Amino acid sequence: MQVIWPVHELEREHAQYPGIMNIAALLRAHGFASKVVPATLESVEQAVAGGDDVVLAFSTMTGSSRRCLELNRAVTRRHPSVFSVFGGAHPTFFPQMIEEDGVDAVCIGEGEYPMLELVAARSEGRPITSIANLWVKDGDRIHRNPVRPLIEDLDELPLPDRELFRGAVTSPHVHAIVMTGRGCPYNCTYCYNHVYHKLYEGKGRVVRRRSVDHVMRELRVLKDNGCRLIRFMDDVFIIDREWIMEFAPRYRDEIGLPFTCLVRANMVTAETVQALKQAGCHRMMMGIEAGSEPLRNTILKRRMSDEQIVAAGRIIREAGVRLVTANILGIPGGTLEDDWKTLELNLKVRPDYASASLLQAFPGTEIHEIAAAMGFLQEDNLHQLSHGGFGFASALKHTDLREHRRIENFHKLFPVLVWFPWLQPLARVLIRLPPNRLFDLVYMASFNIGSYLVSSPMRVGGPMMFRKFVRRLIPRRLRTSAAPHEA
Ligand code: B12
Ligand code: SF4
Repeated sequence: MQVIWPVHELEREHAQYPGIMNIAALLRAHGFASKVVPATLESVEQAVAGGDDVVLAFSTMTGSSRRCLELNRAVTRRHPSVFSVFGGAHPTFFPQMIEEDGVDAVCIGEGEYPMLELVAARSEGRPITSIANLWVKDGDRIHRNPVRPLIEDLDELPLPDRELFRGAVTSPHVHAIVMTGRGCPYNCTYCYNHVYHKLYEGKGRVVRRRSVDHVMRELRVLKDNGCRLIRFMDDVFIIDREWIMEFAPRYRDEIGLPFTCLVRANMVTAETVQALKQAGCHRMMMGIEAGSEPLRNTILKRRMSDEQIVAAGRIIREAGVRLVTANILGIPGGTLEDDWKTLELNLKVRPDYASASLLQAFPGTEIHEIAAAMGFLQEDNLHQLSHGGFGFASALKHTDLREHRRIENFHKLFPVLVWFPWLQPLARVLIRLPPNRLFDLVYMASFNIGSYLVSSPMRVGGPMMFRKFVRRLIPRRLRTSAAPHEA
């Protein structure tokens, strides 16, 4: 029995999937091997060839779902005995994807134990149709099983299997994505968490944290393997004051690597920010999302005031931690002038970099319903989102085409306008132009500066940015291709 995980853009440093690492670690602990391979037909065919019992496992977000489905179709047509299972954010929000050709099963929610049961049952020739969390295709029938309770104690899981990605990424562990817990108690309408709350109602605590000891064990392995930056991607890293106060001094003494994390303005306190700064925090990312309070608190349900946002920004800057803000433009019910208010609020907060996205209404989320009810949803919304891309264009339709185009242009210039607010009068004129390549380039340049040079210390971000340019400039076949690693 072999589990093959095709992963897109495997050569990029950010292609580190904690979900895959967690599942594979548990499978390995029970004697089942996993292999991560580049998501190309050639690599997957090579990996499945000769195996008698292969499970092709895709971890997919909405943006990569179409590419995964196309690859899966191509593989399963040529190798009909391969069993395909999809998990991750997209199938969790949208399990209906099981109806797609070539998909044998989808996993809703947490995948460790469902995947273990699936693989064990297949290897022993037992039926798989009633495994909790899985929807399973059985001829014309689909078995829709309910979800099992959430894993209560995350410490019972083995450490994520990072070796899986070691041979596959060009410079493994230079920066590592680490999750110290799961879940967020908030219900922002554009985010996956409220879907999780409903899905798991009565099935356990959604917000859970690994013990500091468990996290330290993972971090020590990373440090010993040459990791130079830790990126904690927990939804709200500072959610538990006591945990932070135990973690921060131990991190400083035992790990001492620079790190980044995500925070929520209403939870930021001088005490936690100071503790994290002393532990080595390089940058915090904080959502502003919308400058208009009604959009922020009614449409997005962010539940925070302008004052809280400005105060949190001040605390972070005064502690000497770099500040990156997250902003959403093109919100249903909003106008270009509302997006301009978001710029104004950023100017009060004065971040080192203001990242900006155009709202994406993922299927299953409340914002998807809101956008539909307000007439902002395009018929092919899912089609547009599932084709990935960088979100250069808004998948929603705004009041009129001219406004729509201006919002898209404003999005490209947004980070630069936060750095250089005196360009605003010029921007008011420029955004009237048709969307164009130059604006895209300006946006990408600011994105790279913000992601690599602001968000990481120069000695880590500089080489990462350099490698990215080399990848762009030199064709793949001329670069050394790393062999996928087998666990
Ligand atoms: C780390 C991360 C990334 C990383 C790695 C991706 C990954 N999936 O791990 C990177 C940087 C690549 C990334 C990129 C993006 N991300 Co992201 N990311 C996250 C984040 C913060 C953590 C993921 C994680 O590790 N969670 C912990 C693990 C344990 O959970 P998990 O990944 O869900 O996996 C569990 C289950 O889903 C399931 N499972 C997962 N895969 C599989 C596969 C099989 C076969 C089975 C059986 C089960 C299974 O079992 C796992 C273990 O329990 C989540 C938010 C979150 N807290 O989950 C957003 C999240 C997944 N990202 C999101 C988004 C939108 C993006 C971007 C579009 C952002 C952007 N604008 O660029 C891009 C997507 C690019 C693309 N090609 O689609 C959304 C996805 C929404 C959606 N419907 O797709 C999320 C949910 C955030 C949100 N607030 O809504 N992201
Ligand atoms: S606070 Fe962040 S992670 Fe939590 S629900 Fe809102 S957007 Fe999602």
